[in-house]
Amino acid sequence: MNDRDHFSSTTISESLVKEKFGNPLYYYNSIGSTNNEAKILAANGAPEGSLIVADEQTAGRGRFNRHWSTPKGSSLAVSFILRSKLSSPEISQMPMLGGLATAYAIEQLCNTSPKLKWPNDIWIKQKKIAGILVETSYTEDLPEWLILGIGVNVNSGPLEFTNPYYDASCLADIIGHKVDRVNLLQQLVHNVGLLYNQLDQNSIREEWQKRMLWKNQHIEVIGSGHKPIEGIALGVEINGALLLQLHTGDCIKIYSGETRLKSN
Ligand code: BT5
Repeated sequence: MNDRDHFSSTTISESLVKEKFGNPLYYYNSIGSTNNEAKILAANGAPEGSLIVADEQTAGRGRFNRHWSTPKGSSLAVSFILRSKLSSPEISQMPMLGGLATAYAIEQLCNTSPKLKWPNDIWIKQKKIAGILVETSYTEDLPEWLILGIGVNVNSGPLEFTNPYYDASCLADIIGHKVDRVNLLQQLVHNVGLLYNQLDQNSIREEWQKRMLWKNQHIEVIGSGHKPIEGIALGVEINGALLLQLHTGDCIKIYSGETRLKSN
């Protein structure tokens, strides 16, 4: 790729003409958070498949309102608005769907093999490259809409990154050359469309698990309100729950938290 970055509303919408998602496209040179914008648009009736894309986020969010850095001109920050009637098990597969769609796009364009870190990270060479943020709105216990937010470090890593537990990087630093963000986004949107049709099958879980970071290794899970739990990461359930084998031999399911590798 030459140095000219041609990421714009026009190039993106042209690349998505044949895709299931991405119409309408809401493109912003700079925005607080694409997920926040998606929520406003969804609450105002934006249709299934609407896609919000920003060249820069000034208040990007991770889970639990943690900061997500999206420097201008170098990353993907996108949010899909989904409205189909999804069952609870299908909704709980969405973080896996987002992670897998991102991993496939990276495999297809960057000739490298990302790992999926439970529950919502994409890692390459022990560094975080991308993250998924799924948010759902319910009316009378029924899901009204769902936002699938995906952030990918493409040609630069995060600014002012401090995390005591892991490092971050970007695709360009790993593969040694810049990546065309329009192509990567188009592939990502394509993959989300394909996987969305597979939510009622076991394939998302199986493909996610094949790429699972620290599978069969000794990890600890840190969650809100409980002490870290140690065990062997066996895999995931179809609803995205982590299967952890305790030292007693019992196997438990964990629905939220952070995972860290335990040095043996
Ligand atoms: C995530 O949260 O990893 C989900 C990130 C989702 C971001 C997308 S961008 C489009 C959409 N709009 C939004 O506002 N958000 C979504 P979590 O697992 O909570 O990880 C957050 C942690 O990742 C932070 O505490 C930082 O340590 C670290 N971090 C921040 N920016 C990063 C980056 N660009 N790359 C890697 N790690 C980062």
